[in-house]
Amino acid sequence: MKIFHDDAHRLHAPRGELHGGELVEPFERPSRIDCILQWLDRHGFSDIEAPGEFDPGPARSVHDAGYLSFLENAWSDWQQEGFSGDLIPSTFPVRRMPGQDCPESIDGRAGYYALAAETSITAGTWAAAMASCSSAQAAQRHVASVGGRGRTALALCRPPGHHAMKDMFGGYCFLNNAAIAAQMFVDEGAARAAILDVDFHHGNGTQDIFYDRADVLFASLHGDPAHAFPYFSGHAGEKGVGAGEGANFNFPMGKGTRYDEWSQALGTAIGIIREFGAEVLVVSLGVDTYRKDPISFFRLETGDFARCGAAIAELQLPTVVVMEGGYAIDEIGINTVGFLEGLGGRP
Ligand code: Q9C
Ligand code: ZN
Repeated sequence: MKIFHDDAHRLHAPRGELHGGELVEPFERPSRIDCILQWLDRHGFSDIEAPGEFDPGPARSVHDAGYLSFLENAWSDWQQEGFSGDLIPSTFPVRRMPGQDCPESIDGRAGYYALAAETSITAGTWAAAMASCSSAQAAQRHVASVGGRGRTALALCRPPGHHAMKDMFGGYCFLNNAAIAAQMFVDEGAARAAILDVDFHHGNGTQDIFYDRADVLFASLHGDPAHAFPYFSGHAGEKGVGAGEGANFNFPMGKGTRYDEWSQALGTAIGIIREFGAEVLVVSLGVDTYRKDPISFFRLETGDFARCGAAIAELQLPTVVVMEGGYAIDEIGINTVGFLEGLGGRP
């Protein structure tokens, strides 16, 4: 299996994450990738390539232009304002605030373009986000270009992407890598693409981007928003709007969910994707469903990730796997590799 990865992810390393009223060491940290690379190496996955340049075109098709230019310039604007710490959004256009337009100040704009406050922007964030996205783009190009066997690639993305909405960052995400890969398949003529999101958290960004579209089906398995981030989306009743009605599927599950229950939702989602007639598949792979994940509440075991990969392989679709979350650093590697082995992406 071909793997794309760019070391420039290290440029995004916030000093802290706002958590429990403190700035703690971020859960989403560079060593996550080191651990995955170590396990890939141990299991013989050696076909790792650096992606080419970031192609802004497909990003412009799924994200708002003002949002992209905010991300590109946020750090220098923040510095010009005289701030020296990381950029942390703190004021948001919430319910009943009468002024919902984008303000001029960088502090105001940060809140306007944010969906949460745990995600900081630093000097290297934009460069890292572009590099991360370029791995998804390279993986998409690879899968699109090879026919028949071996139509699977992993984009070892960091920072992750599935919480990034058309015009909002948060949940550790800036550019929606999975959505951009799916958009590239559509741009190249796929009439029907599917995105299957198995990260513990609801893929609210991906849902937002394709909510009114019939050409990209989105299915997400995640922690019930009553108890889990992002709290304000991911309910089963969110089914899409307009042309997209009936092309969005959410499977929220409760605390302590194990593979026997989780895999039933997975089976349902896989059936829906088959029925839809998807020609290509993008998997948003988060291994934060693991029982030891520090910020999540499912109870998948290490062996379950291979089962999950094997179930998805039965779709027999050209597949781009995009890395999302997973914060049990010691086991993120074995769990990710387990998924890939299950998917049949033998080295
Ligand atoms: N401070 C992904 O898995 N909530 N994002 C953090 C701990 C945000 C997760 C709670 C979780 C975002 C890609
Ligand atoms: Zn997650």
